[in-house]
Amino acid sequence: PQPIHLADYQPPPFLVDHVALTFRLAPSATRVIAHIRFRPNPSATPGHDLRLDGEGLTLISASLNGAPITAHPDATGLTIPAQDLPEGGFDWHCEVEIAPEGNTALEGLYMSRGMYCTQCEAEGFRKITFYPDRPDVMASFEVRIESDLPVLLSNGNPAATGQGWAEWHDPHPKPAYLFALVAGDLVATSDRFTTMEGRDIALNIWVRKGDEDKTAYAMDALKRSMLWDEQVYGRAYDLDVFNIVAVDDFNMGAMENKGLNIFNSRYVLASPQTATDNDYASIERIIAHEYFHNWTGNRITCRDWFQLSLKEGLTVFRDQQFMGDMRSHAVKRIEDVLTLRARQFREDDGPLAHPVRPESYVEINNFYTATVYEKGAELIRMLHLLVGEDRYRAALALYFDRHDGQACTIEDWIAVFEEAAGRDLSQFKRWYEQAGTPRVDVSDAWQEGTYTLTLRQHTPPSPGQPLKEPLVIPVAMGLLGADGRELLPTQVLELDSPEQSFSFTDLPERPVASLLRGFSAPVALNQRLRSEDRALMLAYDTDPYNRFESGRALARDILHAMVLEGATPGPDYLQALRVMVTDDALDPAFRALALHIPGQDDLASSLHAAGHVPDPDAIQAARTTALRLIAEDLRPDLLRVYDEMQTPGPYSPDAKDAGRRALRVQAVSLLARADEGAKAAELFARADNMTEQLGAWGALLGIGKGQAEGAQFYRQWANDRLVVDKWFSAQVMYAAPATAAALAQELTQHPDFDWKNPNRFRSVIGALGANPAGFHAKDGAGYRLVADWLIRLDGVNPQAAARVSTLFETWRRYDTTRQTLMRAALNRIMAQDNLSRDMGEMVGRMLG
Ligand code: BAL
Ligand code: ZN
Repeated sequence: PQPIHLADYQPPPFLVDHVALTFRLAPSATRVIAHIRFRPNPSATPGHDLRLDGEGLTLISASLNGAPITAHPDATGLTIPAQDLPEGGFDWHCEVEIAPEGNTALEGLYMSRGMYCTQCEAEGFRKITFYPDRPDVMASFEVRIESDLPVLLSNGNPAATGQGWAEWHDPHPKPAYLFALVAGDLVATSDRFTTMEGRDIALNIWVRKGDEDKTAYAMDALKRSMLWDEQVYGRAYDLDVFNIVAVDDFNMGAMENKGLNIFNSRYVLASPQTATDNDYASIERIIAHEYFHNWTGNRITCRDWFQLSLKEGLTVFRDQQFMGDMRSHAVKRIEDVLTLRARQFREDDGPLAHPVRPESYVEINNFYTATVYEKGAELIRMLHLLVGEDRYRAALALYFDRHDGQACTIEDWIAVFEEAAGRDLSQFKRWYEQAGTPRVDVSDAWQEGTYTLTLRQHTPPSPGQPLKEPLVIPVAMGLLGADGRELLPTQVLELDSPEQSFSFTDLPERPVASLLRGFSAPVALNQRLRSEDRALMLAYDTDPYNRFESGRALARDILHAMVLEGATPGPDYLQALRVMVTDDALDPAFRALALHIPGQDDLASSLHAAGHVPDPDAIQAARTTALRLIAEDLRPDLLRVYDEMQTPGPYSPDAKDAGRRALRVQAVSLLARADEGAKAAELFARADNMTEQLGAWGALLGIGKGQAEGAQFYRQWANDRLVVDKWFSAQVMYAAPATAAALAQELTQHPDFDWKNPNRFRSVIGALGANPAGFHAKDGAGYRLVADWLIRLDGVNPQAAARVSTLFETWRRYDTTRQTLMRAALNRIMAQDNLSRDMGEMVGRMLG
């Protein structure tokens, strides 16, 4: 397949004013009848053929302005030659047949356990009918659904309904990727919301019968999201109904279809007994994210798929702001940075690195990545920091005002900031164009009251981009005195050259520089600090992120020394941890995070960055030793925390109680390493919520125990698909490295292993990625197992399979034996007949 290039963009030759669709639903023979009003695009050159995208459609009939025509579809669509087209605008009528029941790719119209649903982003609509399936073609839609199923939903407002049919009208012009249809035997939890404009909205969350007691939190999150977007961004909802549907078989987390959001059920359904606090937080975030897309994505969409971050980066930034407001800004920022570094830095440092705005792709589904989403959000965070809150608001107001109803580009986005802030952002725009995580090296000097910081930036080569230009890097920083006093409060340095020095005068003593406060730019900071300085920042920095990061850096240094030299953690580090854990003035959620030592993949990455070949077994062994020594040293403190962090009263998923449980579970999982799991077993037996039950079981699995508890867990939850996913994944994540692949293999034989369900597939095969020493077992069993299953899944669901293939993206970090084994696994995948475009592109890029 040929790559598609940003530089080749051409405006659509024809625009669509209106689409009317009729669906006669039947599992193996659904009829889709389309009436589409086309007109020539005044901004395109005249005389084009009409090219319509279409895949897997059986054409029944077609006509132009009522005159039947004979069309000859090819594998990707059909063409009507220019000379056959009526002058000016024309009506296209077309009937096709499709088979939702056989659609295992979960793209287009498909069936999930008896219900019909759709997923059209990015290019699924072409599997429903022939259409110019590109985001810069926006139209109003009328939809009629004919089916005996009781609930029939589509985008927009309900128009009319009768026995066996329903009609929906969506007045807001939208691209086809936002089209949605659902039909099923569903029940709704309903509520109402009145907008600041006085519009009374009906809110419904549709689920299968039996799940209706698990929708309250999602509804609450939806109402809070609606209010927040009015209060913070001045954006009100614009239809009379807002429907959310939970679906069990879903490739993504959720989808922002206009007025009809479709969710992976794991991001809707929650009860205290079945969902962890992290699940609740994910539900809150994703409900908000999809709702926020109504303005940033739907009202203002993308001109083409290269601009994906225009809607995704911005909407992630908005959901991060929302979550900070709902919970804790400090804790949320730390969690977001940990995710960014774990997923996006990993991507940016390997063969799959690509710019936030890619320049080419073979399969756009492969670009719903941490770079487009999370790094995209970091770019907006930097813009916010560089221009300040007032100008950020002015830029956004201009963006909504100027571009409502349009399909836009990153250039449009940058332009509103340039106008609102009155500054040239052409250098900043490189952030959208250059892949790779920039390195910032720090050196400093002290002379007679003047402290000078020298910062050097360098972005390493990435695929297709050997040379990089300097970026604008906002470095938020402050200076600390030896006693922890702040000598200089936070200010923002702008590093925009390869090397720059900044001097600070009239200082009473040589300070410690607290750099990159709040993680003000997505860069790898290389600042050589003495352990004492890190300990000082850990104890006194006014910036919570840097406080956390100092502890993390200390832990990383110690773990490196353990891996490389067989060292043991010194008393200073243990004392610093003790101070953190016992400081009752600190937010428990923050203390829980501070107690997490860097994970295996994090250490592999940092060792690799320091010029070493990471050894997954040595890393795993060092972590196990470190955790045991910490647990033994801190045992009385951990016991106290465990008792104190009980949450009396009924379960509440709010941030305060969730933080206490996080600290309690973290304490119990450390204690397990010093008390042979006594406290964990006790907590498992008593837990009345999933956070503690799963946390306690995980603590036992982490020390090679928990077999009886696992059996009990399964018996208790065998009928709850989302909890059974947890049952599968916990076993794989915590399995001993030597047996992890064999255990995963055994679990694939379990009667509940429904490999065509993406959540279930990820809970076993994907979970190996969370057990790096297991995945990288030196006999290659992990690699073989994953490759076998990727090959199998690729045949039925290429998009889901291609996502999981990123388990291999770090293969070049490792020793020759492992590299050879991983390359063999990738080559074996590559050699398959009928490999999907998705998988072919991913494996091709990984092999380089
Ligand atoms: N647009 C795909 C799902 C999401 O980012 O919301
Ligand atoms: Zn999104």
